Amino acid sequence: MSTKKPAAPKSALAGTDTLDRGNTNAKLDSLEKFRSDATEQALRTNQGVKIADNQNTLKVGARGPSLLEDFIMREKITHFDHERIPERIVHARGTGAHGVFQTYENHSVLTKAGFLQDPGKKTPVFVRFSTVQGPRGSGDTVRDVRGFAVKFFTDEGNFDLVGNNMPVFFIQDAIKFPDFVHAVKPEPHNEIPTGGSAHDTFWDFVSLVPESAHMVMWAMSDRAIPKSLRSMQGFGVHTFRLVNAEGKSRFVKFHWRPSNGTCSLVWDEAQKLAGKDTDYHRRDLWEAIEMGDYPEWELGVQIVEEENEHSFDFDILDPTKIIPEEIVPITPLGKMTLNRNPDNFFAETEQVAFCPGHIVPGIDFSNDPLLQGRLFSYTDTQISRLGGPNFHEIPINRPVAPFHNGQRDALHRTTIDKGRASYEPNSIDGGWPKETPPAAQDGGFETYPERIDANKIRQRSESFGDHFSQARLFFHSMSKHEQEHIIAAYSFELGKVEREFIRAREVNEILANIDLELAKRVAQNLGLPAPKAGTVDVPKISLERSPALSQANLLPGNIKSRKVAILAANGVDGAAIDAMKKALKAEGAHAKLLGPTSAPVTTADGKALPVDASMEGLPSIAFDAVFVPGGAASIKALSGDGVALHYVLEAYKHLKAIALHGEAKQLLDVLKLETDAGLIVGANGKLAKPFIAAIGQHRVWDREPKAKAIPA
Ligand code: HDD
Repeated sequence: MSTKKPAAPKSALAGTDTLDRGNTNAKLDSLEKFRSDATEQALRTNQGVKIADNQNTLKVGARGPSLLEDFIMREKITHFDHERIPERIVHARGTGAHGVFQTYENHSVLTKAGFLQDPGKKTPVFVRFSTVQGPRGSGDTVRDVRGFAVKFFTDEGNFDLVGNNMPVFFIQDAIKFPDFVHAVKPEPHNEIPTGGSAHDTFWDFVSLVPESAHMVMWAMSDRAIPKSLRSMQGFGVHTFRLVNAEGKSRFVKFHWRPSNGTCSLVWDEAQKLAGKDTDYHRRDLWEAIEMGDYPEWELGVQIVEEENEHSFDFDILDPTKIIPEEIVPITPLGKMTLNRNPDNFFAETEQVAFCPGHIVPGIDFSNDPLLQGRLFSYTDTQISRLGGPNFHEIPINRPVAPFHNGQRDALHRTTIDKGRASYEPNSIDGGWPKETPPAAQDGGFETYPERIDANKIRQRSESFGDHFSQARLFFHSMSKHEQEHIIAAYSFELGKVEREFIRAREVNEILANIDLELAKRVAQNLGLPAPKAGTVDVPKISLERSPALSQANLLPGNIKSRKVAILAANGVDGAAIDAMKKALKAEGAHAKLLGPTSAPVTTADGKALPVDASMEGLPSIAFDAVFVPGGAASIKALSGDGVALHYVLEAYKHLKAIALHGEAKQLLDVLKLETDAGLIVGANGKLAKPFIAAIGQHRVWDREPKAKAIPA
């Protein structure tokens, strides 16, 4: 029998994206790390039979028909045919990571939840970040809400905090969720658009549903195009309860605050990234963890004493409202660190099953009608998505706490239950497993005994009736450039809406009630008649501005893990590269050397420097800042290289910090640019400090009006 082995693939590193990541040793090392468990093991069937030939189907002669008898081929193809499971109805596109949570101190005054008691205890977590609208293969950087779901594997059972990167939601009652999702998803006749809300059905729905006004404002803000998953805040959205050992309950809102600061991409950059690197966010998270830049978030709560439930100018059960941090500050509870990438995307990230109903003693729900509906929906969806009710047995979903009960059988059962009594009470298995009464610690779960005396009705509470005042608060809390981005986003999205009556309804019936100037600007961009003041009597609220909402106030104050491109050609000043690399490294930033091609560049003093990638392979959108070292020959070459010139110009357009060293100053003339707070020229010793300061500002917002003149 002749077994023809196929040739080995040319490069195991060849990626499918258009960005050339460079063939570095670090990359090879990391590939080694993900080596299969099957190392030095024989290839076998699922029944354990060793396979002699994995290249050829069993046939009648070398040129004859295949035989049905080939159990090896049939097993392999059958398994392959069933590889996919239904993707999530929403939040299909996601990426996950493992980590730990540690409480700062003993929070027993607030809650009896065990994982919030002992600062020495490390509770494992698994986090999945996601977009909402697009399918599994859609782009990471589209304008969308991001899911921020955390599973805490506590000793008392799993606690899932299934939140978003925005603190409010589009609707107030779960019964509207299918309507909202049908409206935002790609339109049913042609399945367009993928990954975005700029289409008729979304705007038709939200312009008819004013309770969505506040969340739509967030979705049109920079929060919907986060720079990275590591730079997003997270929110539990709903009001929950924390309950302590004495049974005292307090209302809380959960917040995640990243130590990396909170910042966003600019719109043109986000759109380009969605094409050039679909995996931009998941790659950034993956690489940060591989490099040891472990992302961190602080978990905190806003606490409202029960007796203060009704002391706000909104209802704390209404998920379209925030509690401004200026009114109730955040109390820090502890820190989450993501420090390990999954071993297998499907087994972990795809099969992880979150549910807001997964809580532990010491945490409880509020009566928020959106939350109440979610408590049903998530388990229900897993039954069809993960093929039955045993999804809690999949390794990524298994609690670290032991679980025993009378639930038996069903599809995909892996536990081999012993004993004869699968009912309770029983006497033949000693009565086990038995109930545990509630206790101060380690007791059974006890629901907070809230007293309710009311009629059964289908009715929205009047206290949920104000839809515009917090949308207005959000808009008024933004810095000038953030407001401009919001106006541009509404104009862009509504500009894609084909039906003019939908555009007009959004402008006149929603935006005009939020802020007339906003409505006028959007109307102007759409060529609509100038809107009149809104007709809704929007209540005046106690706060006109909430500075905590503006990302302009959420910078981290350092440049840790920021990425800097260094552009060089033959004849580059090697000492300038070394000096800048050293200065950036000292600040925890990462620099990559890029050449006209992937071949090494030769410095002015004749040294060959390997490059990390070509400029075309890793474009400016993959970096936070650009450094061009001097060297007469290098600058001459770059000045005549369209890719290099576009590189600098694009970084300028995207408001990034750019440092031009020595002869690189000539690029100002070539590109007709002027220096500014982030476009810095200078000699070696003087350049690093202002450059690092400019990177620390994230973007040069003052440059924005000028940058608009630069072609995209
Ligand atoms: Fe939801 C997934 C967050 C309202 C029904 N949701 C899902 C995920 C996140 C959220 C982060 C992805 C979890 C993962 O990574 O696997 N959802 C929210 C937030 C909401 C919200 C913050 C409002 C505050 N969701 C909501 C409502 C319903 C659902 C009102 C239904 C009544 N959500 C689902 C779902 C999903 C889901 C259909 C899809 C896949 C899944 O659950 O596991 O059940």
